[in-house]
Amino acid sequence: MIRVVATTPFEGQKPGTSGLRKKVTVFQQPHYIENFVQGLFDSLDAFEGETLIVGGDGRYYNREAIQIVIKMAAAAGFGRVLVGKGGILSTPAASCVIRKHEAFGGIILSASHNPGGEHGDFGIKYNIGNGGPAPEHVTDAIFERTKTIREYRIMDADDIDLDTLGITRVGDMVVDVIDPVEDYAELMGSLFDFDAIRDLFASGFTMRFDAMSAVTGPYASAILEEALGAGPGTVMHGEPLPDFGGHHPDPNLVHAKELNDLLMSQDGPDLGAASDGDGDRNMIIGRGRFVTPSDSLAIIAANAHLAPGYKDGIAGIARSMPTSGAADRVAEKLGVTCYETPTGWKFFGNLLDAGLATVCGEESFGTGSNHVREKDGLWAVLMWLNILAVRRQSVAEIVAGHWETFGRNYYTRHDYEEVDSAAADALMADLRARLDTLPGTVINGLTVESADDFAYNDPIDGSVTTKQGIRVFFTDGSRLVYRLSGTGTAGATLRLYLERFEADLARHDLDTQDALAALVQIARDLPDIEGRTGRSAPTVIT
Ligand code: VG1
Ligand code: CO
Repeated sequence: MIRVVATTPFEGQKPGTSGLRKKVTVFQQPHYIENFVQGLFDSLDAFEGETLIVGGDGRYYNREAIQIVIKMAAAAGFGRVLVGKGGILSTPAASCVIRKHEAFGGIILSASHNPGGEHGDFGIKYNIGNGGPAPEHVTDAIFERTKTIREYRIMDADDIDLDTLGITRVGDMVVDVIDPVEDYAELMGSLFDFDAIRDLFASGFTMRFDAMSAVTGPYASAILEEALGAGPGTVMHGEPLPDFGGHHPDPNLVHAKELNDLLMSQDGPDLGAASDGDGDRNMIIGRGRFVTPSDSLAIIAANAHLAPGYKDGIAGIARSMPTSGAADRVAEKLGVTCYETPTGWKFFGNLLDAGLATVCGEESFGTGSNHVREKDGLWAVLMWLNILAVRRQSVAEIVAGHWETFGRNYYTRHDYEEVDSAAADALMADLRARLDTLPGTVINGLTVESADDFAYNDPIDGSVTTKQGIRVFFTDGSRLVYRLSGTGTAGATLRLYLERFEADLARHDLDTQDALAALVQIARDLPDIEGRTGRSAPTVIT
């Protein structure tokens, strides 16, 4: 029986860069998630009898949220829900399952790289039938709907058993509990040369994959350890835990320090990799060599043809605006276009659907391709393994060779987390107001060539997205970007993205922070970060 429940709207159910993300305690308020899900269903058309994919990263409140979503999907008239066993589906696996089963869309429960647990963060996001994050016109419609919602509909039914594979029913709707790994592992097998990678491991190549107690554990164990023979012990922190073991499931040098320390030691493994809460991010480290995500995208683009799924080459590259220009240099050499999009994977969808881009990436440890419509952590790791298996060089050699051919884009991101929101907004507004006055000014020895506020015109649907980050270009080719995060749940996070190109081979081995020191100073002084936020240094440097 369908129950119609009276409700009142909450303020601020507005999806950010990647879905609606709030503290668990916010989601636990009565009607909170229900309002959002009803707002979503009210914004969609013609899904009667269709299939919906549901799964999440296993964090605290995942199972409760999934039961609510399933009962509401049944009340809304979906014909079938496919849900990952245990409520588990990594974000890229959800994208894969949506596409493979030609679902109407999918609901992913995750706050990605944000901390989990009772006092951590939770999130919900909707993906459309191409497998990718809902575009802005959909998320805007959901937001508008949640502002006026007065009732929602939910099936009065028992919770379904998420831990047993197979089919049950909620009302008239079929619920199929599926193996969360199977479809995804099959897709990976079709893209990469598993035999070559197996030979690589058999030859003594060693790796460590840090699943950070998050969703990729089961995927990595099945694919790396079992299918590819990397051997037990390859996967660290492989069991998904509701609080990620108290860690921050963000694969970067700060939060995956244990892995990095291992790789920086003389007798460490050949390759280290890590993924985030929901499995869409990746970090790649060779012995003694961290690979920046921007370089990883460029190297993958330059070598993708070595993997069977990309043997005919790539149609184009897409990168988010703050990502370094390293990929642009590869695109130029390959004679393909490199598209520059706002931050967030949703902007890649149209380019991928239209066949304009094959590989995409973001500086925030996100890489992927047209195989799904999300960034994909394990995909990037397998791509690296495939490249290493063919080239039989070390990660450090491949990176050095890449810089020799293309030059090196020194790159770093400095984050100021949990700063006062009003101060952060004022800082950005002030920079915006000064854009026209900047060209020609000399700061700390560098001359500003131009400055703007990034706007994107989608070449496929013509939509325009403005205010996507302030860019300051210098005459020597250096670039600074200022942007406020759209995924945080406390205060504001100011991100500074710094980049300098170095063609001189003799200067390819500088320490990144040293190489960018002058630019860092400019970036702090220009908007007077310390004066405005009281912060003399960033909280995270990657
Ligand atoms: C961050 C990253 C962005 C990424 C987004 C979602 O957004 O900068 O590149 O797409 O997280 O990633 P923001 O607005 O905080 O800068 V995930 O792995 O959290 O879905
Ligand atoms: Co993520």
